[in-house]
Amino acid sequence: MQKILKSSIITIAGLSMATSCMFGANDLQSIMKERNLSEKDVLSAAKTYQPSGRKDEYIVFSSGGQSGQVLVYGVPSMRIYKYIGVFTPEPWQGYGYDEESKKVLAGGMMRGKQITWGDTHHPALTEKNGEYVGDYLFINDKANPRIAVINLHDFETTQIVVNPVIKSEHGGSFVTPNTEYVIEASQYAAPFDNEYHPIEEYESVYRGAVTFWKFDYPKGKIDEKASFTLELPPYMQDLSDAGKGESMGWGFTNSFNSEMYTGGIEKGLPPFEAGMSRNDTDYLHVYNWQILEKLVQDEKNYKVINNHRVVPIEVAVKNNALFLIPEPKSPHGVDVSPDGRYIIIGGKLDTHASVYDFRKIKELIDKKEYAGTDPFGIPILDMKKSLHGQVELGLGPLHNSYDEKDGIVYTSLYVDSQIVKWDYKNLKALDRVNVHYNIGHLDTMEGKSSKPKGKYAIALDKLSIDRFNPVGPLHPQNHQLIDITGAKMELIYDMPIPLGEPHDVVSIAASKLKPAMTYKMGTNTRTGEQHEAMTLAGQERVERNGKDVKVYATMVRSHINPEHIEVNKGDNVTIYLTNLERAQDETHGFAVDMYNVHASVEPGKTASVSFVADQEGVFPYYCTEFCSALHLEMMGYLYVKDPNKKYESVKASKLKTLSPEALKAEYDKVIATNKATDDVIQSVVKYLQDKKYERFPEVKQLVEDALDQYSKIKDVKAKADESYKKGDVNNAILWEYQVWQYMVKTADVGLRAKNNLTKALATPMSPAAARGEEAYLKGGCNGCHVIGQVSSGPDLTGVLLRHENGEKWVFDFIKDPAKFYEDEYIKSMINFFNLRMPNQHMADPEIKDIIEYLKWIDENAAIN
Ligand code: CUK
Ligand code: CUA
Repeated sequence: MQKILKSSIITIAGLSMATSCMFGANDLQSIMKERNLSEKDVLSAAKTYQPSGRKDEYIVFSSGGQSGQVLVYGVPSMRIYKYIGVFTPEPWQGYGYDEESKKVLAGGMMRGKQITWGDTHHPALTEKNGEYVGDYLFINDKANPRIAVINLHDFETTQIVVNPVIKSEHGGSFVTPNTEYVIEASQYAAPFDNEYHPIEEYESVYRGAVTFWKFDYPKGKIDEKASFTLELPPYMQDLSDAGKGESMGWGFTNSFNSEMYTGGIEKGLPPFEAGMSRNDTDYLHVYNWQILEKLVQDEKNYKVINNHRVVPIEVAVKNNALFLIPEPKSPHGVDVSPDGRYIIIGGKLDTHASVYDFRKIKELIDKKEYAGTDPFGIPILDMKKSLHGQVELGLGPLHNSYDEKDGIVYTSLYVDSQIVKWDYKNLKALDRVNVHYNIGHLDTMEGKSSKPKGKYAIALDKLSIDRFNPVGPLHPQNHQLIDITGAKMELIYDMPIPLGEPHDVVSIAASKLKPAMTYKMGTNTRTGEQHEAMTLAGQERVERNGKDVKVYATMVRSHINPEHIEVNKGDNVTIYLTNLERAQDETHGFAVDMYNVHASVEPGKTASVSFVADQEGVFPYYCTEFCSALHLEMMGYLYVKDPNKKYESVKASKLKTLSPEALKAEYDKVIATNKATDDVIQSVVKYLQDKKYERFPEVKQLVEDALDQYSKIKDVKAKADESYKKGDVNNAILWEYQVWQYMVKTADVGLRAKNNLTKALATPMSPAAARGEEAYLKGGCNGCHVIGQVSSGPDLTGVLLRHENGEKWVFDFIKDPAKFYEDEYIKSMINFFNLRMPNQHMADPEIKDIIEYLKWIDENAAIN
């Protein structure tokens, strides 16, 4: 790529200024000049730009910080694909506005209270043997200790669980190597019970904890009953990571207040920040979940607090399941190496990263060689004897992410605003790159799995300061993409994050994700099961039971059935909506004006909205997705009547109606239009059948959808004919218009199918033609010539056939256009376009390749 670009820059530099003026700014050289871009900038653009339709290689799940959501974006393009509503209502997806998702959000209620925000920090993917599997994503809420499960088959949140004992959390979510458990560690120590305890009881009652949420993989749900917690001292536990490989079965959690300082700035005492960083070291907690999960099988090993099993410190200690190792004070990240042997800890207040060797730790544990115990009786391992070594990296090392190459890791330096690449086995720094500014987490592709892919690193910068156009005092954060394939790291892209402080991301090869494109008909997407109110065509109805009104509705391009709903003021109304579409990307939205309900109903989904009809009046409802040409017509009315009121009927006003002759004329016209439209459809159908569209699954899907639309015509046509026979020409006309609607929808999808088929059928380019296309584009020919269209220059389709001895003619013309300026034909062209074909100084072989390219165009033009 580098080579191609360089040579193109050189080629283009050879063009005269006159030429580039004539082209406008459409060659690379002028654009670079105009936009003040260096060659390095252009290379960065080439490394990240995705031409229309090109897919990304990696998908990144980013926490959404205070937004309580998850962001999904692609690498290397850094294009944002989706925000997934998780702890916070998200109207586009109807999340928190339809009944099914309200149930998911209700799972996150705390002590009976609805919490409508979250502070998401650490997303984690399901794993198998420590490698990422794209089935489910977990994300924690730091503010309100909760974990959510997102189903990656449709990117919807399906479960939220509330931690029953801790009051604040940070070290979640971290997944054990086969997704046995999702680990969640507390942050600020607090009492496990829900009662009042003064700060004087800090050491006796306040506690930290690590919760092990059992994941039921086949069900895709956290099993709350099978989950349990390990009690820990009130040391302010921080980030955590699960062991793997050599350290399988173990977990590691940092802490930052081994002083157990309790603050009191308002009483004139030194603040938390001073008291919590007094000791030189804090503790790395090392625990074995495989031992703990056996212990909780026996009730003598746990206490039940808030209906949840908690293993006390002394039980864990007695069973060799809990140890402490000193670590440099106020550490931050803890990251286990891909093979599970090393554990790297960022010093934050230290300039070093510390590399612990699990083999050494295990040996000390096996030999019961302890350096002492803490006040809670937990054995302490000697720091020096556990360390592989320490490396001076710079100011404020926080988080680590591993490379594909063995022994290589990348560490973020918060204070220095850098990423440093280093060798954690041989303990030396290798390279560093500046980021903008104050980086927190960083991520290399699949960098925390047992098989990192390297390639790119993402810097999650806390401050963006001067990087973007100002948008007020609240600045976006900055995610920067860094190419890490070479010896020197190269910063190649800045992306503003417009939604909260993300903290952390997790990346996965896009090929590992296999999301569904549509749902099985009638799916409740939040449970994955068939919705009890699935409604198929013909089953639409309204059921009333006292004050409870249930509407079973369907949605399909472009109508909602029913179109009139009548209820009484005070009724409890539930509208069930089934999207009958089978075609992908045919989502319908549903809103009732002024009732604060909204649903996103993707093809096959059944969703429902509920409200009390507490306001009298007429309320339009409509589809909120622009789903077809007749989208605006996809509407209806909700009538809310007050049963205690008498309504005087307003006299229906009589407007002039059409004469029988005028009606007949309109009828004939619509019949003729339908006939003409049908002819187009038939020609498309013939084309598709002749070219055997069934061979291409994507085309086949579209054709099936088109035929599905077409099949609806028969019934409607019968109604039209029947009306006509009965002499009701007015209704016959309306039904004929409905026939036309179905024809338009058929044609819409049919033409898309034809387009796709044409592309699929195009013959592959020969190498010469491909080179020709490149020369054509590099030469800027596309500035004036658009294939298949007349633009600022003539369409080049068929140019070889337009002239006698066409190949030679075209060759000579490209070689020296000026020679032809007086030629009658060319003169007329110059007059028409008011432009002269410039000399592109093409080399002979280049011109020959371009002719091959033109031949390829002609070959494929015939397909149309
Ligand atoms: S934390 Cu924010 S930069 Cu919550 Cu993982 Cu380190
Ligand atoms: Cu359905 Cu718009």
